[in-house]
Amino acid sequence: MIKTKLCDLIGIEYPVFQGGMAWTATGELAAAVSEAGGLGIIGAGQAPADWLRQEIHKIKKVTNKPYGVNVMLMSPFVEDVMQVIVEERVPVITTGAGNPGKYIPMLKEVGTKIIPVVASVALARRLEKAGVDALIAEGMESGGHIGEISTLPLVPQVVDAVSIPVIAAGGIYDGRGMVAALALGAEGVQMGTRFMCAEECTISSKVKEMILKAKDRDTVVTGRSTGHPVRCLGNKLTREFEQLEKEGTDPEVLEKMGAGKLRLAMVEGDTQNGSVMSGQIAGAVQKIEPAATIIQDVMQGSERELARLSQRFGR
Ligand code: TUI
Repeated sequence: MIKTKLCDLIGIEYPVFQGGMAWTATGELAAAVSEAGGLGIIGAGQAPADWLRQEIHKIKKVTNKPYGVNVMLMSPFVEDVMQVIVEERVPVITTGAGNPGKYIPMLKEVGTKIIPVVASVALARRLEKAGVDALIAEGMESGGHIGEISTLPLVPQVVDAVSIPVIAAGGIYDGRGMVAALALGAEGVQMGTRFMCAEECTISSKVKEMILKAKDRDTVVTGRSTGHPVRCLGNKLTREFEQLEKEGTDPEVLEKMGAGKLRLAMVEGDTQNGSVMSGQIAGAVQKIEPAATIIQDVMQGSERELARLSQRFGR
């Protein structure tokens, strides 16, 4: 089985992270992924600190294996969330939608590994200097809040710019994606969209059905005019949003319109008026299956793919 520096750094069996998706990656999903040998990550999103503590306790009841928390740096509760992470001695945090620089010293003090998501080489360089343990280079194929560069050009440029381990994210779904990521110099992968269709993922079944039905061209990016581009499956909300953006609507009005819409989709199951954040790989996701099966499929598929490449091109 493929082992990388990332496995040793964190103490996991397989170099597979489950993306810490807001309103989606709860303690149930993260526990299942960690127990299966990957890294399960709770998505703190914009939830209050008490909610996070409760989800961490769910994981601790199920498994002693390492797990993580994703901190969405634009959250109004970010300070309290960091406090809970320190108090609960969370083994790993990932961060998104900003620069986590100012929190690095307090996390290092308690031994929490810090793995920010970056969408550019410049931020990757800055964060390596600030002392982070690894980086997730996330291409704009991903769902949710995205940068501007695709995975294929982003990952090798980040790998060449830093000497800490890099995890590839964006558009990865199976063993082929894992082998491609390793070829680009990554030490592992993070997957979000496929784990949304894990049995243990507690989101509305209506969202899961929408992902299963999605085709390759079904995601759209809205919010470029507000400076916060977000990739979602196209629906009534994205069509309204696109129309307002075309009309030059004030970014503040658009930002307000987006508030609460992710929860509306994921928790309430409103797939027309809610924000169904999903990556471009949604078109490939064909079934609902246990998290452990997803991880085994990625790892066995990687072995198969390596053997095939070696047979075809090896000397
Ligand atoms: O964070 C994500 N994806 C997300 S967060 C989210 S919840 C949300 N709620 C309200 C508004 C927007 C989102 C849904 N999906 N991915 C990681 C990620 N981080 N992608 C891009 C970035 C990023 C972007 C700019 C990281 C840093 C950055 O600039 C920081 C700086 O200071 O240069």
